[in-house]
Amino acid sequence: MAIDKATNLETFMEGVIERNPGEIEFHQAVHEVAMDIIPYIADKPIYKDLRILERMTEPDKIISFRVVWEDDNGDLRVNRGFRVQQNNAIGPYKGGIRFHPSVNQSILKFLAFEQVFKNSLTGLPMGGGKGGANFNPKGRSDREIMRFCQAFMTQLHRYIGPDLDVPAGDIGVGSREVGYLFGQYKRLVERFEGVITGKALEFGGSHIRTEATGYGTVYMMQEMLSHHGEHIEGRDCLISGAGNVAIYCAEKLIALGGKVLTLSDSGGFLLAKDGLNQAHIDWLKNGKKGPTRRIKDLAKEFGLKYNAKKKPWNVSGELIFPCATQNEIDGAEAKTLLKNGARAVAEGANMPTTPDAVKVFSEVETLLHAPAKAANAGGVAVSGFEMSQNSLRLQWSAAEVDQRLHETMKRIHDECVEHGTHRGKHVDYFSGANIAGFTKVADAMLAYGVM
Ligand code: NDP
Ligand code: 2IT
Repeated sequence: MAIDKATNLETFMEGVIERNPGEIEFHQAVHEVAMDIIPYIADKPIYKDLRILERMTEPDKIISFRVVWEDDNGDLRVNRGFRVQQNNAIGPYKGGIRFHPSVNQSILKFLAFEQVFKNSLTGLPMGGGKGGANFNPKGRSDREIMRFCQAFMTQLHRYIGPDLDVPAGDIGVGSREVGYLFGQYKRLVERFEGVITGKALEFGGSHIRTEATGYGTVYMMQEMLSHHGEHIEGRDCLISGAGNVAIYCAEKLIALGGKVLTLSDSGGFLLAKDGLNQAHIDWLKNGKKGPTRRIKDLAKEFGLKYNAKKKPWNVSGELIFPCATQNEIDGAEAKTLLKNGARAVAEGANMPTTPDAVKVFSEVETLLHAPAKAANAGGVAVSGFEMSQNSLRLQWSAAEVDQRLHETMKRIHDECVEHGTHRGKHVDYFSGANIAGFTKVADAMLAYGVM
């Protein structure tokens, strides 16, 4: 079907659904943006008549490829790899790579679409993309991970480059995988160039990239609270996830005097009634160098409570940080969180709240809710700084990068306030982030004419 000039949300979404059948996560991400942008452009014919939003929902290009690799038993394994190059209006495609058995085209399209707005919010010249594979790294040996990464990059390397598309990590892809991916790229193209971020410090990585998403999410929370005359110190915090984002979110909260009561993973959640401390975080972090450490074992080691097969959303807490995966807080869980005293939510994970949960939160004006595209933008912002350092052939100090990260999160917060303040003092961080992210990309697309 040709793309119609949609004038209202319902008609617009009918078109999106028809053109992208069955891609429910993608529909959800587009709906979340369209809800704010369609009313915003209603009196701006330049965006409406030139169908900017429709154009933004069509990825520039999707690459899909077979990844064949050999496991430790000598058996051949076949996976599917993808790269979604969503939009490069304001810079090269930029966004992570996810290795998880759930990966499919819908999930990567939702992530790539979100990334366009997020990257725009950072104020850096980065377009949006996302990639990954339906590969399950759990239980795989180091050599198996290496062979998978090499096979994946052997396919992907033709489509990426420092001025074309710059991947990074995401779920299941951390510094070890980035090392293997970068090594294979370098071997294939015979050039050392800034083609991927999240590299180790020894070969072109940036200080603070590992910490950036988690720290940035906490900086966003700090800004939201201070805008309302409050702070983090002494407050009960709930975190889901126990990976890169969750660990550094917890670390920064502890440093700022927050009481971190929970972490979680796909097996259950950990409850620390007196709050986690740096020794707990260090134990988890050390695991990243060897076989990944599990929160179940952390609980055993330090005498904490582990609740199998449960999520942390029944625990009472004021500051909420979903840092695991998409759609991990549903409407009923959002209601429970509110009943138990939630004051603010900062999304470390991408699209962690279902549409029902977003609605439940949005109906309570006292609840501060920073969407992922604003709250977790610190990760890709420091990736942008890594690209700058690679181009300059320099490495900035940790203090300098952390300061730039903090300033970036403050600027993103302030833009959300500027574009999202309605009815006096209430700040709708969702519409603020969507509108601020949209305009820069839209104006660049207008400048290029019809394409
Ligand atoms: P990691 O792989 O380091 O950790 C993921 C964590 O989330 C693990 O504890 C994992 O548990 C848990 N998890 C993953 N999937 C599920 C699931 N379906 N159900 C329950 N728990 C789950 O990933 P990251 O920390 O890097 O990413 C977490 C989130 O943050 C994702 O949404 C990602 O897109 C987002 N993000 C990441 C950025 C980054 O820089 N890394 C930047 C911006 C956003 P288990 O080990 O049991 O699977
Ligand atoms: O979702 C995200 O923003 C990321 N996974 C980080 C992307 C990046 O390029 O650093």
